[in-house]
Amino acid sequence: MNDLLKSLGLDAANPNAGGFDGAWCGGGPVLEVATPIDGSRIGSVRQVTAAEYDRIVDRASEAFRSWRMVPAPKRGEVVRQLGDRLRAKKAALGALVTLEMGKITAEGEGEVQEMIDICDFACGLSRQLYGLTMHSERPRHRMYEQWHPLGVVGIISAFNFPVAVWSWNAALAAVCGDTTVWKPAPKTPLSALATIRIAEEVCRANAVDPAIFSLAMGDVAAVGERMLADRRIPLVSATGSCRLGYRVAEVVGKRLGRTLLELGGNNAIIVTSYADLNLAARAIVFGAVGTAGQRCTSTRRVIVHRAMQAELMKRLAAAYETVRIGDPRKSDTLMGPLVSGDSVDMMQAALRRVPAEGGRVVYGGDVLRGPQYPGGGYVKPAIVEATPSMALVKEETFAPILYVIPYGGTARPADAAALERELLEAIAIQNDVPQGLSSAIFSHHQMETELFLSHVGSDCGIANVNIGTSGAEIGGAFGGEKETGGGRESGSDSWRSYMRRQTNTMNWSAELPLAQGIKFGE
Ligand code: UN1
Repeated sequence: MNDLLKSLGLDAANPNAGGFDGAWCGGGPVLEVATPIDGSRIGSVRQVTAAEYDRIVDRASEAFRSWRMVPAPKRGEVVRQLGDRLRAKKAALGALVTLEMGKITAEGEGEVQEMIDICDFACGLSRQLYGLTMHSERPRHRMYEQWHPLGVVGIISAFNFPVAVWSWNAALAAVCGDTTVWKPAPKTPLSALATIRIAEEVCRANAVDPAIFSLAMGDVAAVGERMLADRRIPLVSATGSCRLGYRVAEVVGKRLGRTLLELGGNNAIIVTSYADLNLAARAIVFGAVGTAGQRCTSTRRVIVHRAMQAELMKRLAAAYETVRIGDPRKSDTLMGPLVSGDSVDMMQAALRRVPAEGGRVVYGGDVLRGPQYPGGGYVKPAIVEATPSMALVKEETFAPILYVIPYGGTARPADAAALERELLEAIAIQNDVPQGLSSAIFSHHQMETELFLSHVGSDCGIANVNIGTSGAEIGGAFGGEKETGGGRESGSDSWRSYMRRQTNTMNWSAELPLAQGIKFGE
């Protein structure tokens, strides 16, 4: 473990500085970091004070003033090099994510792969920050719009993707000409520190000074709340719970700043009577059990046609039985521990509510004890038979609980009208939650899949056919509707959130015609 930390420039024995603005700082309280794998200490971080936070943002503002004038493709080159450094450090950084957060090795490394992918994407994007041109209604006039860098972007990230979510924001912001100040999650500060060390090397190698990537690891008072109220920060991009989102929206909105919110999900898979159950069961297990149910895209609900329910339940129970739970560093483990005792408590509290709300726990849910499960974070994933009206199924419990809700009749619908009526029932159940991130349908019937994707279909930001709710590629816009916050990160045209748009009208005539044909003083 010491060697791992050392290879990433971190100290296991002494507190690591938790702030970076070109130089490392951290005069605030020391935060101890333990691994959920067995509860043992990994290291510690000296958090930043409010005064240090202020200096970090000042330096990021100064960095912005020069970085914005660097041609975008040159900015892309710096981000390309960041991707290359991450390639070289993929195994080590992935291992640190596993150690700090508890996800299995394949997923820890997968997370670093997402960082690499977004760097490649952003590098290509640096030559494609396109604006539109319009035809003016006035003779010899030309209109177009251009995209300018925005400023310092604040990034607030969650423990479950301790490094990838930073990169989705930071890589795009960097090619857009912005600088970033990152407030990582308090449970995963070391992964963040290691990432910024890698980014720092890249800035240094390219004489990018002051550094464009900075970090402020601190508590809510010293960093979080200050960042929200900070007028030097035109955009705050926040990932986390809906509760966090409400606070971010309130404080940033009050100063008419911009927010990019990626909040809770309550993601469902609809399994119709035309589903391939083999595919559906595999997707459900990955979605519900992967990352121990701690992705914002985790599958939390399965809405299954009654004709398929018994067979699907049989397959799910069999598949759950084969999920190896334990040390996430072992190559055959599929599910590691939950991130903390609080998460275990939250899961148990949710399961205790099941009977009173009219549901039934039909599989798992227990806390695993014994020497092979040290640290108290290991649980058996749970399957719950549920009804759509249960309050629990409308909440996001960040744990591996899967609610199975039946719909439709007991036999495959007899005609197109019945098929539509029943699927609309399933879609209504799916959409009847406050969150709107990810969704999926398993069906090989075109009318069903098209209905699901139509205007009356899924109301989520992500809607998939015959693949699960989690594990999105970086090339698409990522985010969701309703309480998920409405923001879009990562691919497609999400870059626009990190820039300001300017409309330009150029007159190359010798006249001064007014729009709408208005004559004024002539
Ligand atoms: C998150 O859980 O905050 O689609 C993001 C996925 C990942 C990202 C999840 N690419 O599951």
